[in-house]
Amino acid sequence: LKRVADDVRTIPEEKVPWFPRKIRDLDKCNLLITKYDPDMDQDHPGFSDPEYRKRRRFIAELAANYKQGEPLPRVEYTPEEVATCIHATGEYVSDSGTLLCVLVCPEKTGFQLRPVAGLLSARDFLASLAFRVFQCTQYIRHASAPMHSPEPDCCHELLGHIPMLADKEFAQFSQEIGLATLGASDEDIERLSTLYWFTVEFGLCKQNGTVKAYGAGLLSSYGELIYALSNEPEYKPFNPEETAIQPYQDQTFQPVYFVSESFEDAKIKMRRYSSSIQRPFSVRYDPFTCSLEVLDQP
Ligand code: NLE
Ligand code: FE2
Repeated sequence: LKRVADDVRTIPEEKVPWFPRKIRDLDKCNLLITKYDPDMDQDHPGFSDPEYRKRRRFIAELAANYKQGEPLPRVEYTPEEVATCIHATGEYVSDSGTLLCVLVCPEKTGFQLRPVAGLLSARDFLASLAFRVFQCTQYIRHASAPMHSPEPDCCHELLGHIPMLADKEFAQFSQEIGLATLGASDEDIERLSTLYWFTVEFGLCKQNGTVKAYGAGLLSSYGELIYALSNEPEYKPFNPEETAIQPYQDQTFQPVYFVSESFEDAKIKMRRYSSSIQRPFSVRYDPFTCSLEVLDQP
């Protein structure tokens, strides 16, 4: 412990952005982006619905008061919210569904969920993945637009992310992206979050010669899933150097998708890319203490 603490002190601090060292530090990784806030964005489908905005504030409050290690707050969904989920996904996403996911993930891969009130800064969101913590929304999209939501919501997390996080390979992939972002420059965060976007959210990969979707943003949006596999959009081979600088938007369907030869291939290429990022230290996650070992680069 002493040795690690000494190493930490030798990092030239003014050059390295703050990053969480232990899992409890994730309480400080809470910088929200107000982009799709139903109280502030006039184009949000819930902007002119005071009931919806009230509901969002209530759920946001639960996330704001949350401290790492506490059980996930329980939300009792209204019949209307459940109906929206059924509409969005053809699945019944009940509170017991949420609880089931919360139980399944730790058992399979050690991934935990913590509540988040909305879109987080890329730096804070990705940092939590380094600790195998997924920042999970609990509100439900507005009933008027069930088929595609530009912002994450509970349907997206439950259908898109959580099943993937219960997969060993995928959990590893996610954590490695997170580890690569710790203390990284703003430019590197931008590139890594673009890579996250085109893999974890909108990734396609080949399986037995057929192109399949594995991205969470596709799995939770029936409309975009069909489109992504329709041959209409542009497809490019996944290549981190190129993918990392591809401009993207989150309003509507993606005009371009990146296809990897296999999920394993994506993982190997990502790992190679991450290790090429220059940092004056290296990090290793210690699952026994849920904290990072930060070591000076020799
Ligand atoms: N477009 C996705 C959906 O409708 O579920 C959400 C994407 C969040 C990045
Ligand atoms: Fe997502």
